[in-house]
Order: sequence, then structure tokens, then C-alpha cells
Amino acid sequence: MGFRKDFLWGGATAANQLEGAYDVDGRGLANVDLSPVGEDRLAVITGERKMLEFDDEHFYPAKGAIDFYHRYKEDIALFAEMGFKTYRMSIAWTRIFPNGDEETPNEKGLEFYENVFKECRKYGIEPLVTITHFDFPIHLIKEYGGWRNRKVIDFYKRLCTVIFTRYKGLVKYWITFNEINILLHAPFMGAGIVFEEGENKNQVLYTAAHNELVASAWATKIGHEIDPENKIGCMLAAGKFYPLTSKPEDVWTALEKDRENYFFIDVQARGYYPAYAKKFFERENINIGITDEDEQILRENPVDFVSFSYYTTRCISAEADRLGEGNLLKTMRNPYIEVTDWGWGLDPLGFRTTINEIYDRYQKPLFVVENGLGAVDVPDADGYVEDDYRIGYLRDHIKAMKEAVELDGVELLGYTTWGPIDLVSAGTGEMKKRYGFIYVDRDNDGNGTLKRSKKKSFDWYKKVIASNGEDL
Ligand code: BGP
Repeated sequence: MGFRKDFLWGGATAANQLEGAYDVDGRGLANVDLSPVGEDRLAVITGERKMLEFDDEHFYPAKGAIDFYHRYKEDIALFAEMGFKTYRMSIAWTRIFPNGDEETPNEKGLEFYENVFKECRKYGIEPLVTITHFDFPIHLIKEYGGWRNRKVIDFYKRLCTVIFTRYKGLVKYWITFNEINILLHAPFMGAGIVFEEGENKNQVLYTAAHNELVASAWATKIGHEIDPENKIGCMLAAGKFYPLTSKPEDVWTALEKDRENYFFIDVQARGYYPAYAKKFFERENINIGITDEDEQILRENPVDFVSFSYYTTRCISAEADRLGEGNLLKTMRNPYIEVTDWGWGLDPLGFRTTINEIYDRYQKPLFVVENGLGAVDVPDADGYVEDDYRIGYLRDHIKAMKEAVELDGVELLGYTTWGPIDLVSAGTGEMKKRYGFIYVDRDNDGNGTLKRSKKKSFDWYKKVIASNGEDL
């Protein structure tokens, strides 16, 4: 009983949130480089505000992040010390194709990731690679309008062909798009969308969604052709919507909110648009421009596994579906659960519910690729943090996940906590919201030595992995 013997324990990061070196070795600029910290951030990542120009006036922590680009050996050695079986990371598109639409890739960028993968393999760590994690070349935004433009599918296909070919034998597990449903809530971050005044937003959003879905199916096809060993997955920002009350209208609203997210995975896992989505497009006068070839590609190339992030459940009522806390996905406060400093509900049983719901819906192997607690850590003089709150959160969630496996029979490939080393937050752009087992000396203004030090949770997670999740 318990987790399978080859269960993939590890941690997850994203290129733009830890690499830094934004202008090194030919890397081009990306949307994430132009998402500032502070008041403007939300307007920028949601595409409501015109893009900023890149300048030194605005501070962007992602510019330097935690300098993984130059310190990856030290960081991977620490992951190995914790016993990681896998390391989830992403490729910055602009390191491989600085503008996004070139014919030939940038060798320096390709080399960097090759070195990282080899470093992982040295310790027997299986890389799990997200092809795009909220990053998108600025040039493709300026010239093509982001993912709303079908031409971008071809550029993405080229990127996939290049990396699948180059990293054959080094990487087997791939994720096509990080949290693909976040595109609806942060269109600039998820799809390089900047809205024009007065345009039909749903038309733009669902066209971009369609283009990403088709691109994702192409990636699955190309990946399997280049190496039949490849396992290609989709990725959902998961977390069930609870109705605030048992009032039928609230229950219905919660179902609709869940569908808004499952919509993406319904297409990626089943290979076709669900009936409710087609009806929605009709009602809203949305034409996503689907072709016969698109339909065929989608049908023939469903994903091999379904991966997802889980931080919290959400809560909604029919009257007020836009109220409350919860950051990007607006939700109501659930009176039965406590929340973090950022208003995210603490709900381990909701994790078990969510895992079961996804498994019931798709019947494919699952992979939990993000989970964790964002908190303000206070280190002592040696950089040690007594983060019992983090240990508590993870312990409760791993227990719930174990129940989903042991008691409910869910097929689960692995578990990677978010941000095993402190990094820049995607939601706020700040360093102060930390998730790591490893503390990094860097503050919101970019000050600090970048020194790495172990938190209390470091040894705890090491023990969890060594016991395959038995010793919590
Ligand atoms: C997910 C993203 C990650 C990550 C995480 C935590 O949405 O895939 O990139 O950052 O959430 O969110 P935040 O950084 O806002 O705390």
C-alpha cells in the first residue's frame, strides 16, 4: 500500500521566476520581464493596461530573480540532498528563440538547458519540463498580438520540435502549458494578450485558448513521433469550487465555475470540445476559427497524463460571483476554512476531493505538480527558518493525497511542491511570498547576497521522500 515504488517526489519551478540573467547569452525579452511589481501589476498581467516599455525605472524582481542561471549546480545539489526523484522546471522560450519567430534556435540557450538536464541526471533526478510557464516573447506580442494569432501555433511547433529533438534521451516528461486555464484570468501572463479598447474579450480569450489547445495537441503528436518514450501532459490550476450554500442556484454556479476551468482539460484529455462549450460559443457569438485539421489533431492527440497545481479550494454563490479574496481567481471566503496571509484557503480535504474529481472525470494518470504554502519567512542570522507552518501545510496535504491513492485508488505518478527554493511570486512579482525548503537571501528590492540556506522543512521533506511518504 501507500505510494508506488517509483513515485516521483520533487519540487517545481518556472524559468522566469528563478533564472534571472534576463539579458544573458542572447535571451530575448518576454511578457514576464515586463510585469512590474506594485499597483500596475494586476492591470498588466490581465492585459487591461497597455504594455510597459522595458526600462530601469520600474523594478522587476524577475530581472535578477535568484540567479539560478549561474547557480544551478549548487541548487540541484541541494535538491539531490533532499532526495528529489524529479525536478519540474520550465524552458524560457526566449532563450531558445529570442524573438519567437526565427528559423534557427539560439545555441547558447539550448546548451544551458542541456547542462541543467545533465546535472539532474547526474543525481538520478528525472526532469519534468514545462514547455511554457507564463512566458512568451515580447516580439510575438508586438508583431502578432500574442496567442490570439494562429501563426503562433507554428512558432510553438518549431520550439517543440527543436527541444524534443535536442533533449531526446535526457527528458521524458513534458507539460505543454502551465496552468492553461489561467489564460482566462491573466491573459497577458497566460497568452500575451493586450486588449484593444472595445473588443469582445471572450472572442479574444477563447480564440487564444483554442490556439493553445491546438498547439498543445501538436506538441503531443510531435513529441510522440520524435521519441515514443515521451509522456506529454496538460496542466490545470485546480481547486474545486464549493457552493457557498446548498441553495440550488449556488450549486449550479459552482458547477459552471468548475467547468470554466475543466473546459481546457476536457479538450486536452478527451480530444474534442465538450457540448457545453459549443453552446457557450453560440450564445456569446464567439467564433474560435476551428478547422477540420484542428479537430483531427485534437482528436488524435490527447495527453498521456493530467497534471495540476493545487493550493486551495474556492467558494462561490449565485449572487456574488466576483466578490472576496483569492487573488487571480476571485472567490468568496469559505466560512469553514482558515486562510493564509494572501487569502488562500487551507483545505487539505479539498485536495482529496479535487484529486478524485479530476480522476473521475478523465481516468488518466495524474501528477500533482504544484502545492505549497506561500508565507513570510523570518530567518535567523544564519539564514535558518523555523517554518513549522509550512511543514504543517505540506504534511496535511500529503496525507490527503495519500488517502486519494490508498483509499480511493487514484493513479498518481508523483508530487512536486511549488518553489522548493525561494523564488519570485507569479501573482505578486515579489520575493516576500516564499515557498521554499531553501531560503534565498534576496528581498523585494533586489538586495541580498543570494546565499542559500536550509530551512527546518528541508530535513523534514528529505525524511518524507526517504520513507516514500510514510514518515510525515
Ligand atoms: C501558480 C503558478 C506558479 C506559482 C504559484 C504560486 O499559479 O504556476 O508560477 O508562482 O502559482 O503563486 P504565487 O507565486 O502567486 O504565490
